[in-house]
Amino acid sequence: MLTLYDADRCPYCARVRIVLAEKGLQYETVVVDLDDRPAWMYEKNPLGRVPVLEEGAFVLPESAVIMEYLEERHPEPPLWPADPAERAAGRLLVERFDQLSGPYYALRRGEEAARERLGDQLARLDALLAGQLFLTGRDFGIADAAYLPWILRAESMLGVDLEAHPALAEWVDRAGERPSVAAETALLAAR
Ligand SMILES: N[C@@H](CCC(=O)N[C@@H](CS)C(=O)NCC(=O)O)C(=O)O
Repeated sequence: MLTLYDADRCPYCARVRIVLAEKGLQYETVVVDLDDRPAWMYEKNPLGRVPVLEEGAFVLPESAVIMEYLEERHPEPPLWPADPAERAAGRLLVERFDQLSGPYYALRRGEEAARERLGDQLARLDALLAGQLFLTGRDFGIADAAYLPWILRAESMLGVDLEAHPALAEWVDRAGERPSVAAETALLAAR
């Protein structure tokens, strides 16, 4: 059985929840209180961070690595395109995720100046999505799962309006039709 050390509010955990749901995998959840982290969390991950995935004796932190592990361990349905170049383009987005998370977390810390930098990053994603349905390519996949949690939170928690980015807004709607993403929207709405 798979176990996910999880926190509702954590967007990195949301990445993994989305992939688990897309793969239709059953798992147990251990909710970790991020404001009062249990000491044993450091045994699961020396950095003390969630998410951590556990499968028997195998313990794996880091959301991007967990998503890749789930994809390799449970290849159906595939969440990377078959074409190596398309797959590499998706992986490049995940690799360069800091370009979005940098201004996102700066804005969360109250640095209003970061709003423009975040807008620039949203515009970059918007331009990409004007030419393809999903960040992963033609189909929903890991790059989408990697970015959506922050875009959803930017809208609901940071007052970011996606109106200026129509292709991005359409992507959010398109992805939101999937149960995996709708569950995340519902979690945010319940907060
Ligand atoms: N690089 C990690 C980041 C995970 C992360 O920052 N998780 C946050 C919650 S959203 C956390 O556990 N924070 C506690 C801490 O940093 O001490 C990943 O991708 O899984």
